[in-house]
Amino acid sequence: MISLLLCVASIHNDRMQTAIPTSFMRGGTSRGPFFLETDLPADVAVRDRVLLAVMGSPDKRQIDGLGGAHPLTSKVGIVRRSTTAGVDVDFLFAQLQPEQDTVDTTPNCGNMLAAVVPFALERGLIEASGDETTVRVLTLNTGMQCDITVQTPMTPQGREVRYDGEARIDGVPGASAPITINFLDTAGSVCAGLLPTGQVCDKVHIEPLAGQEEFEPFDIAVTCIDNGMPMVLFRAADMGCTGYETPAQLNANIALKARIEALRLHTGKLMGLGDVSKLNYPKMTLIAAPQAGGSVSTRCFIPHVCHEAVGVLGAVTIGTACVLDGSITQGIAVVPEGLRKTLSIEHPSGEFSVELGLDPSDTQKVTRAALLRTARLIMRGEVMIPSTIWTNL
Ligand code: NQM
Repeated sequence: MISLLLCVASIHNDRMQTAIPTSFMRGGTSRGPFFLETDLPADVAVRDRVLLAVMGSPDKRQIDGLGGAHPLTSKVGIVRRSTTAGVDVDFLFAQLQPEQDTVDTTPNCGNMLAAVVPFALERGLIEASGDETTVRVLTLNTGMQCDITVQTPMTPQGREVRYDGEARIDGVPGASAPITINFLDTAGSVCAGLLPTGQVCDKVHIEPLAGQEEFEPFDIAVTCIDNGMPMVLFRAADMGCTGYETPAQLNANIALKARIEALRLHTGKLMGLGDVSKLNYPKMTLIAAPQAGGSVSTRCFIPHVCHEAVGVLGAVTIGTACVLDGSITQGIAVVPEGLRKTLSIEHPSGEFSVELGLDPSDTQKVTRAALLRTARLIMRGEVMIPSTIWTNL
Protein backbone atom coordinates (compact mmCIF):
# COMPACT_ATOMS: atom_id res chain seq x y z
CA MET A 1 0.00 0.00 0.00
CA ILE A 2 2.78 2.43 1.02
CA SER A 3 4.78 1.64 -2.11
CA LEU A 4 1.64 2.19 -4.22
CA LEU A 5 1.13 5.62 -2.60
CA LEU A 6 4.79 6.53 -3.16
CA CYS A 7 4.47 5.47 -6.78
CA VAL A 8 1.35 7.62 -7.28
CA ALA A 9 3.08 10.54 -5.51
CA SER A 10 6.11 10.30 -7.76
CA ILE A 11 3.89 10.38 -10.85
CA HIS A 12 2.19 13.52 -9.57
CA ASN A 13 5.23 15.42 -8.40
CA ASP A 14 7.47 17.44 -10.71
CA ARG A 15 10.24 14.90 -11.00
CA MET A 16 8.83 13.37 -14.15
CA GLN A 17 9.62 16.82 -15.48
CA THR A 18 12.45 19.23 -14.81
CA ALA A 19 11.49 22.73 -13.68
CA ILE A 20 13.77 25.53 -14.90
CA PRO A 21 13.39 29.12 -13.61
CA THR A 22 12.64 31.46 -16.51
CA SER A 23 11.39 34.94 -17.32
CA PHE A 24 9.34 35.21 -20.48
CA MET A 25 10.15 38.58 -22.03
CA ARG A 26 9.44 40.76 -25.01
CA GLY A 27 12.55 42.44 -26.33
CA GLY A 28 11.69 44.99 -29.03
CA THR A 29 9.65 43.16 -31.68
CA SER A 30 10.81 39.70 -30.56
CA ARG A 31 9.91 37.51 -27.61
CA GLY A 32 11.20 34.50 -25.73
CA PRO A 33 12.30 32.95 -22.45
CA PHE A 34 15.35 34.33 -20.61
CA PHE A 35 17.50 32.15 -18.36
CA LEU A 36 20.36 32.64 -15.96
CA GLU A 37 23.25 30.67 -17.40
CA THR A 38 23.56 28.83 -14.07
CA ASP A 39 20.00 27.49 -14.42
CA LEU A 40 20.84 25.66 -17.66
CA PRO A 41 23.12 22.66 -18.25
CA ALA A 42 26.78 23.58 -18.71
CA ASP A 43 27.20 21.02 -21.50
CA VAL A 44 26.29 22.81 -24.76
CA ALA A 45 24.78 19.75 -26.47
CA VAL A 46 22.52 19.05 -23.46
CA ARG A 47 21.68 22.76 -23.18
CA ASP A 48 20.59 22.82 -26.81
CA ARG A 49 18.35 19.79 -26.32
CA VAL A 50 16.84 21.56 -23.30
CA LEU A 51 16.19 24.73 -25.34
CA LEU A 52 14.55 22.73 -28.13
CA ALA A 53 12.24 21.12 -25.55
CA VAL A 54 11.50 24.49 -23.91
CA MET A 55 10.44 25.98 -27.24
CA GLY A 56 8.70 22.87 -28.62
CA SER A 57 10.94 22.68 -31.71
CA PRO A 58 10.94 21.17 -34.22
CA ASP A 59 7.22 21.50 -34.84
CA LYS A 60 5.37 23.92 -37.11
CA ARG A 61 3.09 25.08 -34.28
CA GLN A 62 5.59 24.49 -31.42
CA ILE A 63 2.53 23.10 -29.69
CA ASP A 64 4.51 21.38 -26.92
CA GLY A 65 6.59 24.41 -25.89
CA LEU A 66 6.82 28.17 -25.47
CA GLY A 67 7.68 29.04 -29.09
CA GLY A 68 5.20 31.17 -31.01
CA ALA A 69 5.39 29.34 -34.38
CA HIS A 70 7.53 32.09 -35.95
CA PRO A 71 11.30 32.79 -35.97
CA LEU A 72 10.72 36.07 -34.09
CA THR A 73 9.11 34.15 -31.23
CA SER A 74 11.61 31.26 -31.30
CA LYS A 75 14.37 33.16 -29.51
CA VAL A 76 16.10 32.54 -26.19
CA GLY A 77 18.29 34.74 -23.99
CA ILE A 78 20.96 33.40 -21.60
CA VAL A 79 22.48 35.90 -19.18
CA ARG A 80 25.27 35.91 -16.59
CA ARG A 81 27.30 38.40 -14.56
CA SER A 82 30.36 39.30 -16.63
CA THR A 83 33.96 38.61 -15.71
CA THR A 84 35.25 40.88 -18.51
CA ALA A 85 36.80 44.13 -17.25
CA GLY A 86 34.45 47.09 -17.71
CA VAL A 87 31.48 44.87 -18.64
CA ASP A 88 28.53 44.27 -16.30
CA VAL A 89 26.55 41.51 -17.97
CA ASP A 90 27.17 38.86 -20.65
CA PHE A 91 24.36 37.87 -23.01
CA LEU A 92 24.17 34.82 -25.24
CA PHE A 93 21.37 34.83 -27.79
CA ALA A 94 20.05 31.56 -29.25
CA GLN A 95 17.95 31.48 -32.42
CA LEU A 96 15.69 28.44 -32.77
CA GLN A 97 13.23 27.75 -35.56
CA PRO A 98 9.73 26.29 -35.41
CA GLU A 99 10.44 23.53 -37.91
CA GLN A 100 14.15 22.84 -37.40
CA ASP A 101 16.14 21.22 -34.62
CA THR A 102 18.84 23.91 -34.75
CA VAL A 103 20.06 26.17 -31.94
CA ASP A 104 22.13 28.90 -33.57
CA THR A 105 24.28 31.04 -31.27
CA THR A 106 26.43 32.61 -33.99
CA PRO A 107 24.46 35.79 -34.89
CA ASN A 108 23.29 38.68 -32.68
CA CYS A 109 19.75 39.77 -31.96
CA GLY A 110 19.37 43.44 -31.08
CA ASN A 111 15.69 43.00 -30.22
CA MET A 112 16.23 40.33 -27.57
CA LEU A 113 19.19 42.43 -26.39
CA ALA A 114 16.70 45.11 -25.29
CA ALA A 115 15.34 42.74 -22.60
CA VAL A 116 18.74 41.76 -21.16
CA VAL A 117 19.14 44.61 -18.66
CA PRO A 118 15.55 44.43 -17.33
CA PHE A 119 16.08 40.67 -16.87
CA ALA A 120 19.45 41.12 -15.15
CA LEU A 121 17.92 43.69 -12.77
CA GLU A 122 14.84 41.54 -12.09
CA ARG A 123 17.03 38.53 -11.29
CA GLY A 124 19.45 40.48 -9.08
CA LEU A 125 22.55 40.07 -11.27
CA ILE A 126 23.07 43.84 -11.13
CA GLU A 127 21.63 46.73 -9.13
CA ALA A 128 19.88 49.85 -10.32
CA SER A 129 22.04 52.93 -9.87
CA GLY A 130 19.54 55.82 -10.14
CA ASP A 131 16.35 56.83 -11.93
CA GLU A 132 18.12 55.59 -15.03
CA THR A 133 20.57 52.71 -15.02
CA THR A 134 23.17 52.26 -17.76
CA VAL A 135 24.71 48.84 -18.08
CA ARG A 136 27.49 47.62 -20.34
CA VAL A 137 26.55 44.36 -22.02
CA LEU A 138 28.85 41.99 -23.89
CA THR A 139 27.11 39.85 -26.50
CA LEU A 140 28.93 36.53 -26.40
CA ASN A 141 27.65 35.58 -29.87
CA THR A 142 30.02 37.98 -31.63
CA GLY A 143 32.00 39.78 -28.89
CA MET A 144 30.05 43.02 -29.47
CA GLN A 145 29.65 45.50 -26.60
CA CYS A 146 26.94 48.07 -26.02
CA ASP A 147 25.62 50.40 -23.34
CA ILE A 148 21.96 49.94 -22.50
CA THR A 149 19.96 52.46 -20.44
CA VAL A 150 16.71 51.53 -18.72
CA GLN A 151 14.37 53.44 -16.39
CA THR A 152 14.68 52.36 -12.74
CA PRO A 153 12.56 54.72 -10.59
CA MET A 154 12.34 54.50 -6.80
CA THR A 155 9.24 52.69 -5.53
CA PRO A 156 8.17 51.74 -1.97
CA GLN A 157 9.92 48.41 -2.65
CA GLY A 158 13.16 50.07 -3.78
CA ARG A 159 14.30 50.77 -7.34
CA GLU A 160 12.38 48.76 -9.92
CA VAL A 161 12.48 48.41 -13.69
CA ARG A 162 9.84 50.63 -15.28
CA TYR A 163 8.02 49.02 -18.19
CA ASP A 164 5.22 51.53 -18.73
CA GLY A 165 5.95 54.78 -20.54
CA GLU A 166 5.48 56.86 -23.64
CA ALA A 167 8.01 55.30 -26.04
CA ARG A 168 6.55 53.68 -29.13
CA ILE A 169 8.26 51.33 -31.54
CA ASP A 170 6.57 50.17 -34.72
CA GLY A 171 5.63 46.50 -34.64
CA VAL A 172 4.59 46.60 -30.95
CA PRO A 173 1.16 47.87 -29.89
CA GLY A 174 0.91 50.64 -27.31
CA ALA A 175 3.66 52.54 -25.52
CA SER A 176 6.32 51.52 -23.01
CA ALA A 177 9.32 52.88 -21.11
CA PRO A 178 12.23 53.72 -23.43
CA ILE A 179 15.33 51.54 -23.56
CA THR A 180 18.27 53.06 -25.41
CA ILE A 181 21.03 50.97 -26.92
CA ASN A 182 24.38 52.47 -27.89
CA PHE A 183 26.46 50.06 -29.90
CA LEU A 184 30.19 50.47 -29.47
CA ASP A 185 31.60 48.17 -32.17
CA THR A 186 29.45 46.41 -34.73
CA ALA A 187 31.48 46.12 -37.96
CA GLY A 188 32.13 42.53 -39.06
CA SER A 189 30.07 40.75 -36.40
CA VAL A 190 30.05 37.28 -37.95
CA CYS A 191 31.93 38.10 -41.18
CA ALA A 192 35.60 39.06 -41.34
CA GLY A 193 34.77 42.74 -41.89
CA LEU A 194 32.12 45.32 -42.77
CA LEU A 195 32.29 44.51 -46.49
CA PRO A 196 33.20 40.81 -46.48
CA THR A 197 33.51 40.49 -50.27
CA GLY A 198 35.93 43.45 -50.30
CA GLN A 199 33.49 45.46 -52.43
CA VAL A 200 30.60 47.75 -51.71
CA CYS A 201 28.68 46.27 -54.64
CA ASP A 202 28.99 42.87 -56.35
CA LYS A 203 27.36 41.68 -59.55
CA VAL A 204 26.50 37.99 -59.28
CA HIS A 205 25.09 35.35 -61.63
CA ILE A 206 22.58 32.95 -60.09
CA GLU A 207 21.54 29.52 -61.42
CA PRO A 208 18.73 27.34 -60.01
CA LEU A 209 19.79 24.85 -57.32
CA ALA A 210 19.78 21.15 -58.23
CA GLY A 211 16.55 19.50 -57.11
CA GLN A 212 14.95 22.85 -56.17
CA GLU A 213 12.31 25.06 -57.74
CA GLU A 214 13.28 25.95 -61.32
CA PHE A 215 13.78 29.54 -62.47
CA GLU A 216 15.56 31.38 -65.30
CA PRO A 217 19.19 32.14 -64.39
CA PHE A 218 19.63 35.82 -63.53
CA ASP A 219 22.27 38.49 -62.85
CA ILE A 220 21.82 40.87 -59.97
CA ALA A 221 23.73 43.61 -58.12
CA VAL A 222 24.04 43.12 -54.37
CA THR A 223 25.67 44.80 -51.39
CA CYS A 224 27.03 42.22 -48.95
CA ILE A 225 27.53 43.91 -45.61
CA ASP A 226 27.83 43.14 -41.88
CA ASN A 227 27.55 45.99 -39.40
CA GLY A 228 26.13 43.82 -36.63
CA MET A 229 24.23 41.39 -38.90
CA PRO A 230 25.40 39.68 -42.11
CA MET A 231 23.06 40.92 -44.83
CA VAL A 232 22.65 40.87 -48.58
CA LEU A 233 20.84 43.93 -49.95
CA PHE A 234 19.40 44.08 -53.47
CA ARG A 235 16.91 46.24 -55.29
CA ALA A 236 13.35 44.90 -55.08
CA ALA A 237 12.82 45.87 -58.74
CA ASP A 238 15.72 43.61 -59.76
CA MET A 239 13.74 40.70 -58.30
CA GLY A 240 10.54 41.69 -60.05
CA CYS A 241 8.99 43.16 -56.88
CA THR A 242 7.90 46.63 -55.84
CA GLY A 243 9.42 46.24 -52.39
CA TYR A 244 6.13 47.39 -50.86
CA GLU A 245 4.44 43.96 -50.77
CA THR A 246 3.13 42.66 -47.45
CA PRO A 247 5.12 39.90 -45.66
CA ALA A 248 2.20 37.52 -46.37
CA GLN A 249 2.40 38.25 -50.12
CA LEU A 250 6.17 37.72 -50.15
CA ASN A 251 5.98 34.58 -48.00
CA ALA A 252 3.44 33.10 -50.42
CA ASN A 253 5.67 33.77 -53.45
CA ILE A 254 7.41 30.38 -53.80
CA ALA A 255 9.21 31.33 -57.03
CA LEU A 256 10.64 34.51 -55.45
CA LYS A 257 11.75 32.61 -52.35
CA ALA A 258 13.57 30.03 -54.50
CA ARG A 259 15.48 32.81 -56.30
CA ILE A 260 16.33 34.53 -53.01
CA GLU A 261 17.54 31.27 -51.43
CA ALA A 262 19.78 30.51 -54.42
CA LEU A 263 21.17 34.06 -54.14
CA ARG A 264 21.69 33.56 -50.38
CA LEU A 265 23.65 30.33 -50.79
CA HIS A 266 25.83 31.94 -53.47
CA THR A 267 26.51 35.18 -51.57
CA GLY A 268 27.06 33.29 -48.29
CA LYS A 269 30.14 31.73 -49.91
CA LEU A 270 31.27 35.11 -51.30
CA MET A 271 30.98 36.55 -47.77
CA GLY A 272 33.29 33.83 -46.40
CA LEU A 273 30.46 32.16 -44.49
CA GLY A 274 30.71 28.84 -46.35
CA ASP A 275 27.59 26.71 -46.76
CA VAL A 276 24.81 28.80 -45.17
CA SER A 277 21.99 26.37 -46.00
CA LYS A 278 21.46 25.59 -42.29
CA LEU A 279 22.34 29.06 -40.95
CA ASN A 280 19.96 31.89 -40.12
CA TYR A 281 22.04 34.43 -42.04
CA PRO A 282 22.82 36.27 -44.22
CA LYS A 283 19.45 38.01 -44.06
CA MET A 284 18.16 38.85 -47.53
CA THR A 285 16.74 42.35 -47.93
CA LEU A 286 14.72 43.91 -50.72
CA ILE A 287 15.43 47.63 -51.01
CA ALA A 288 13.12 50.25 -52.52
CA ALA A 289 12.69 54.02 -52.38
CA PRO A 290 11.09 55.31 -49.15
CA GLN A 291 7.33 55.65 -49.24
CA ALA A 292 6.58 57.45 -45.98
CA GLY A 293 9.19 60.19 -45.69
CA GLY A 294 11.90 57.83 -44.38
CA SER A 295 15.35 57.00 -45.75
CA VAL A 296 14.71 53.66 -47.48
CA SER A 297 12.02 50.99 -47.69
CA THR A 298 12.87 47.37 -46.76
CA ARG A 299 11.48 43.86 -46.81
CA CYS A 300 13.84 41.55 -44.92
CA PHE A 301 13.88 37.74 -45.18
CA ILE A 302 15.29 36.29 -41.90
CA PRO A 303 16.27 34.34 -43.96
CA HIS A 304 13.28 32.24 -45.17
CA VAL A 305 10.38 34.20 -43.72
CA CYS A 306 9.78 37.89 -44.33
CA HIS A 307 10.17 39.96 -41.14
CA GLU A 308 7.02 41.81 -40.01
CA ALA A 309 9.32 44.75 -39.18
CA VAL A 310 13.14 44.70 -39.36
CA GLY A 311 15.84 43.39 -37.00
CA VAL A 312 17.75 45.89 -34.84
CA LEU A 313 21.22 45.11 -36.13
CA GLY A 314 19.57 44.51 -39.47
CA ALA A 315 18.44 48.15 -39.42
CA VAL A 316 21.91 49.33 -38.30
CA THR A 317 23.46 47.38 -41.17
CA ILE A 318 20.97 48.67 -43.75
CA GLY A 319 21.47 52.24 -42.48
CA THR A 320 25.23 51.79 -42.81
CA ALA A 321 24.88 50.62 -46.42
CA CYS A 322 22.87 53.78 -47.12
CA VAL A 323 25.85 56.01 -46.21
CA LEU A 324 28.38 54.06 -48.31
CA ASP A 325 29.13 55.47 -51.76
CA GLY A 326 28.44 52.89 -54.45
CA SER A 327 26.16 50.58 -52.44
CA ILE A 328 22.98 49.32 -54.13
CA THR A 329 20.99 51.80 -52.04
CA GLN A 330 22.57 54.71 -53.92
CA GLY A 331 20.02 56.64 -55.96
CA ILE A 332 17.23 55.05 -53.90
CA ALA A 333 17.94 55.96 -50.27
CA VAL A 334 17.41 59.48 -48.98
CA VAL A 335 20.36 60.19 -46.67
CA PRO A 336 20.51 63.30 -44.45
CA GLU A 337 23.62 65.51 -44.34
CA GLY A 338 26.08 65.65 -41.43
CA LEU A 339 28.32 63.44 -39.32
CA ARG A 340 25.39 62.43 -37.10
CA LYS A 341 22.54 61.09 -39.15
CA THR A 342 19.19 59.66 -38.24
CA LEU A 343 18.18 57.09 -40.83
CA SER A 344 14.59 55.99 -40.88
CA ILE A 345 14.40 52.42 -42.15
CA GLU A 346 10.87 51.81 -43.41
CA HIS A 347 9.52 48.26 -42.95
CA PRO A 348 6.15 46.46 -43.28
CA SER A 349 4.78 47.69 -39.95
CA GLY A 350 6.24 51.20 -39.87
CA GLU A 351 9.78 52.52 -39.51
CA PHE A 352 12.90 52.05 -37.40
CA SER A 353 15.09 55.08 -36.64
CA VAL A 354 18.82 54.48 -36.28
CA GLU A 355 21.23 57.24 -35.33
CA LEU A 356 24.62 56.73 -36.96
CA GLY A 357 27.80 58.62 -36.09
CA LEU A 358 30.42 58.97 -38.86
CA ASP A 359 34.17 59.34 -38.46
CA PRO A 360 35.00 63.03 -39.24
CA SER A 361 38.23 61.96 -40.99
CA ASP A 362 36.49 59.23 -43.04
CA THR A 363 32.80 59.81 -43.69
CA GLN A 364 32.54 56.31 -45.14
CA LYS A 365 33.16 54.91 -41.65
CA VAL A 366 30.30 54.47 -39.17
CA THR A 367 31.76 54.68 -35.65
CA ARG A 368 28.63 54.41 -33.52
CA ALA A 369 24.98 53.45 -33.72
CA ALA A 370 22.24 54.32 -31.25
CA LEU A 371 18.58 53.42 -31.18
CA LEU A 372 15.43 53.13 -29.14
CA ARG A 373 13.70 49.91 -28.11
CA THR A 374 11.24 48.83 -25.44
CA ALA A 375 10.86 45.56 -23.54
CA ARG A 376 8.55 43.95 -21.02
CA LEU A 377 8.56 41.12 -18.52
CA ILE A 378 5.51 39.09 -19.54
CA MET A 379 5.71 36.13 -17.17
CA ARG A 380 8.07 34.65 -14.61
CA GLY A 381 8.09 31.19 -13.21
CA GLU A 382 9.37 27.79 -14.23
CA VAL A 383 9.29 26.14 -17.61
CA MET A 384 8.84 22.36 -17.52
CA ILE A 385 10.70 19.94 -19.75
CA PRO A 386 10.68 16.13 -19.70
CA SER A 387 13.30 14.92 -17.21
CA THR A 388 14.40 12.38 -19.83
CA ILE A 389 16.08 15.35 -21.56
CA TRP A 390 17.78 16.76 -18.48
CA THR A 391 17.42 16.59 -14.77
CA ASN A 392 18.82 19.41 -12.66
CA LEU A 393 18.58 17.56 -9.33
O1 NQM B 1 18.88 42.19 -36.46
C1 NQM B 1 15.40 39.16 -36.60
C2 NQM B 1 14.70 40.40 -34.68
C3 NQM B 1 15.78 39.85 -35.54
C4 NQM B 1 17.17 40.06 -35.20
C5 NQM B 1 16.26 38.49 -37.47
C6 NQM B 1 17.51 41.39 -34.70
C7 NQM B 1 18.70 42.10 -35.22
O2 NQM B 1 13.90 41.17 -35.15
O3 NQM B 1 19.46 42.58 -34.38
O4 NQM B 1 16.87 41.95 -33.84
O5 NQM B 1 16.87 39.16 -38.29
O6 NQM B 1 16.30 37.27 -37.40
O7 NQM B 1 14.65 40.06 -33.49
